[in-house]
Amino acid sequence: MKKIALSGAGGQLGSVVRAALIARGTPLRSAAGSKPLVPLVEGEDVMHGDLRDPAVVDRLLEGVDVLIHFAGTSVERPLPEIIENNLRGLVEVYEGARRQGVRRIVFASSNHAIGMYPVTEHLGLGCELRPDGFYGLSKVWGEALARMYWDKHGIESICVRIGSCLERPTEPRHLSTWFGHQDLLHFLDRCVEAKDVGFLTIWGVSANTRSWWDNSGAERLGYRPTQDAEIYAEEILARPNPLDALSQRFQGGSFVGIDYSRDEVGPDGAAATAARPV
Ligand code: 15L
Repeated sequence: MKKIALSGAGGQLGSVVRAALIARGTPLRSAAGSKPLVPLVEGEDVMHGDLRDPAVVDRLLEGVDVLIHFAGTSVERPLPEIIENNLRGLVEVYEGARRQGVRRIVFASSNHAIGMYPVTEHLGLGCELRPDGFYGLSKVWGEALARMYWDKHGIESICVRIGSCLERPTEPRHLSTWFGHQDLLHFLDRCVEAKDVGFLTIWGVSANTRSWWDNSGAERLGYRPTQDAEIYAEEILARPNPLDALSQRFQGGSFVGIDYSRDEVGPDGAAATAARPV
């Protein structure tokens, strides 16, 4: 069986994946940032540390076949933090993969790499990237970095543009962006098992009736989602939409309104003056 390393194991997605892989008996090494993980089972292979430190990265990746890389800042934050965690940290991880001979990395990209598209547009995998902030911009950079390490060093990457990975959708936007946990786990299985993926970008999204994203072109991964947010639509649409008018216009939702300074009136007549600080 392949040995998997999981960074960001203490985070929202990492916790779900870690527990599921352990329950299945997958050989796993889980890493958290500054806070040590409490082992879920006796003898669990856990560690923690700062991934900007090559020694920490070497410890994480030694003897590993595939890294699931969920670590990093996962929301909009001031630029210096994004640069340290998502740019510098990612370079250290890929350099560590070179040193340790890790052949494949699953890179958690995000829908915020394309968040400035209006919700009326449907996107294929080759769409132009339109990040909705510094966080989304770091994912654009991460995807390009992953591409470079495949082209120059033969390290395979699957860049997954994750939508909204939640146990269940809770608001109208999620009817398009939801990535159910069952689909996430099936997706990661494919990332480990699929042969010869090379470099691949794919939407991390369930089979939502109202999806904005089309995964055509990524068939070689063998990802076949079965969850659909639509079963929650009636209940969700009966409640008020928590997003403001600006956030409802764009695929990136509430991230768009952070430090937004255009003052034109949008197609729905809503003045785009909802700028919030980071
Ligand atoms: C993300 O990239 C974030 O990490 C997560 O917290 C959600 O905001 C998600 O996108 C989303 O867009 O719903």
